[in-house]
Amino acid sequence: MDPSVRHSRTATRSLPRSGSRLHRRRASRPDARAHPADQDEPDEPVDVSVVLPCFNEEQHVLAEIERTVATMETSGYSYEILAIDDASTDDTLKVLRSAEDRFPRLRVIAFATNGGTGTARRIGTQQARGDIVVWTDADMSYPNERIPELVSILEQDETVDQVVGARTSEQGSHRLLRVPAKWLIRKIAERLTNTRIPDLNSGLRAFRREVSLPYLRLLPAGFSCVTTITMAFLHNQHVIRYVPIPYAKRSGRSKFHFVKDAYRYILQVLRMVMYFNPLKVLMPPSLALLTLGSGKAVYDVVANPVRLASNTLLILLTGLIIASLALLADLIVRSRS
Ligand SMILES: Nc1nc2c(ncn2[C@@H]2O[C@H](COP(=O)(O)OP(=O)(O)OP(=O)(O)O)[C@@H](O)[C@H]2O)c(=O)[nH]1
Ligand SMILES: [Mg+2]
Repeated sequence: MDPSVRHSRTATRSLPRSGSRLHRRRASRPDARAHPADQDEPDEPVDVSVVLPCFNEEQHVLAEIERTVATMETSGYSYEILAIDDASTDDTLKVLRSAEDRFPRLRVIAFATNGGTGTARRIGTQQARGDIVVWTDADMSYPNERIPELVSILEQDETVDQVVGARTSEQGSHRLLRVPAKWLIRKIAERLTNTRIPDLNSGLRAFRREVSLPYLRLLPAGFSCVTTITMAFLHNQHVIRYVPIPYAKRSGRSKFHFVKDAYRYILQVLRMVMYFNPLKVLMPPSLALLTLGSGKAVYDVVANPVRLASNTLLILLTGLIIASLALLADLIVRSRS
């Protein structure tokens, strides 16, 4: 395990884990359910920060905020919503700014240039005041009314660090291509992490902010940020719980580009495993090549005594080079502070 991660995990464990912390915050305000909006001062920590990346969602972002606010108001948790506009080219920012006046729990962060949904989620999580951070989309596709349920699992079970809404159906764009591609990537990720992953890239999830901090710098700018946070938690023994959720067809236009983003997903899965456990990625092809090369060498010697074919040498050398790379990468991972 990454030592920095071990340190963070220890630190987190020594804090009052969310189970007790959220509970105390709620218990100390018996009227919280009645007046959650009056719960705390603007700079005070809150129980939950909902991070909402927004890019060209002018038609429905207000509806998304309204239903999220309605849910959180009745949940009893103190909360904030961080809506991050990423240089939208439509009126999303204008809609968000006017919503800010209506909803005191809404904070709008606006970027001048587009940095991608991963960047928005990373900055939102860094700036969050909540013990629990929730990631969701602003396109009416995820059942945001289930957010309190996800948070309550973290509150009640201190062994769980992340709760993911696992979609029971695929309603996203490019469905025909996306379903098999996602299945394949999920199987690779399951194999590499030795865990069952019902939904690798769900956009709805709640996690302990403190636990996530060491991994935020690993988040890529684009869509594979959701895969990354799953892989980072799994690789470092942070328990993830999955809750089945419905998934609706999004409102507005998807920003997902099949070829570009699917390629990035695969790359990101491999990169994450390389980052935490390079032997798992590099040793199997190396051993396969070395076994093949050895078999071929035996065949060569039997067929033409004292002569090795050049392709046999090539296979053996490639296997050896990959094995050395694997060991070197492993050394780097282990010596990282
Ligand atoms: N801040 C920011 N948000 C983005 C960007 N691209 C997409 N988003 C937001 O990220 C969320 C997910 O984007 P979607 O286009 O819905 O992608 P998806 O959910 O993977 O794809 P669908 O299943 O087709 O909806 C939405 O809330 C978008 O508004 C971006 O460049 N910057
Ligand atoms: Mg979406």
